[in-house]
Amino acid sequence: MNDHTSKKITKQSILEAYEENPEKADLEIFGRRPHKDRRGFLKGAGLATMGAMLGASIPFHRNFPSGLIPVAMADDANVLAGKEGLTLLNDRPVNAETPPHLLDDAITPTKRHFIRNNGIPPESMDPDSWTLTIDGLVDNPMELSIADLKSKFEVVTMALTIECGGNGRAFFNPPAKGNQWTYGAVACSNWTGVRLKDVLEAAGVKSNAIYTAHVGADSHLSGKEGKLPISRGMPIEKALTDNILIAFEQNGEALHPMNGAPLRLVVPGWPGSCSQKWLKRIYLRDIVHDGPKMTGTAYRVPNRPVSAGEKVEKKDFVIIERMPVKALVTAPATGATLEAGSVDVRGHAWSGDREISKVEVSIDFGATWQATELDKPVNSGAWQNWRTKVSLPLKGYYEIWARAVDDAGEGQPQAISWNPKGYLNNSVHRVAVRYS
Ligand SMILES: Nc1nc2c(c(=O)[nH]1)N[C@H]1C(S)=C(S)[C@@H](COP(=O)(O)O)O[C@H]1N2
Ligand SMILES: [Mo]
Repeated sequence: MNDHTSKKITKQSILEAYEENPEKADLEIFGRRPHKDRRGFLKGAGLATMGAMLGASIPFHRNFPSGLIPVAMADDANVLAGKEGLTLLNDRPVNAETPPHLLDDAITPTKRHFIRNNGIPPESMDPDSWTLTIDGLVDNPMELSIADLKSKFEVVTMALTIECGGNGRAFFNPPAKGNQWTYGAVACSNWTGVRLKDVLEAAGVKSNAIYTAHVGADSHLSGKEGKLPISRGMPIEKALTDNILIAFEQNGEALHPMNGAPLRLVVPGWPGSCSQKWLKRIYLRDIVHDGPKMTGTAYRVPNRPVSAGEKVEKKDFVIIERMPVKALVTAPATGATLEAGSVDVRGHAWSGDREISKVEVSIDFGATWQATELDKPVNSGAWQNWRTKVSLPLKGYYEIWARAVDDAGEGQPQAISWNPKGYLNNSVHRVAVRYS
């Protein structure tokens, strides 16, 4: 990119330059200093080139944030290679969700598994040289290769649900900052790996260990050496349960690079942020872990119900543990026009650390509800599939609503339980259809 005046600027070369060093690319292509001048000043040749590539002028180019590729360009960039039909919410870091009707499979195919990155994925994801360190408050600190994991521990395959704590944030009013996830920051793939519990027990958990701390190989957006984008943990009792995996396969193949290749944690039923990707190290601590995105208000909610827009003091926030009960409608797709009055309705339901006991649907805005056929989870930590048929009595507009109740008797609210950071939205999923 250095001699871009003599070299033809192409879409590809811009994308590559951004991938390599976004700040440098910004400076070279647009002649502005990122961060120092947040307003930016796309101008001259840079502005003309960008406009030509987008096929339109950019009226608000002065506001264009530093270090970002226009979504229209990033869309066909390689960030979503190996994925299909995902909606890109952010390209730096990459965040992409799956429309509900593409989550129809009982087990989510890798190409449909959402992506939630807080930083920049590592450059090397080589499974042969990868190591995992287990240390901190253990009797025998260990460094394990993936081959060691496979040979020293029982290898198991489980369907496990991962949902981002911020799934459903897009519907908050007043809005909450952060990725505007609608419904699709959830997936249930088949994961193959070893139980975290077995590995921790082999290392010997010391009696004063109360919390895990997880470290991945991704880097901070700032590019600062050694600065972690995210490092979360969980209480040791949770870490020693049976359905948490250190996984090296996703749906029978190597992990997708954006889903944490070559090794990740999968902690079903708890916020996705517990499931550290590109996993390099787990250490045990005698305090609640205080890594990036563990403190302040990250992945925390007020310790009491609050009204929409209410200011809440930091000290009144608590760490999110299990994810709440929720049903998702995956068929029909919202906006569908149906030719017949009899319609197959399907979806999934889950509730962190619990089982779903029933799912019901309504076609009359909640006046009446009908039961659905509900499968048992294929294993602990998997979402449950449900299905039914509904009859639309007349031509016209309908909404199909679905609500789940779990084995603790907890159901879903109709309205959002608002909180400042936009977490845990489990309000009833509504799908709009027309019978014509
Ligand atoms: N190393 C690392 N692990 C991570 C993240 C991350 O940014 N870096 N994001 C977390 C969050 S917030 C979620 S919701 C899940 C998403 O997993 P996925 O991208 O495979 O869908 O990964 C978690 N693990
Ligand atoms: Mo997340």
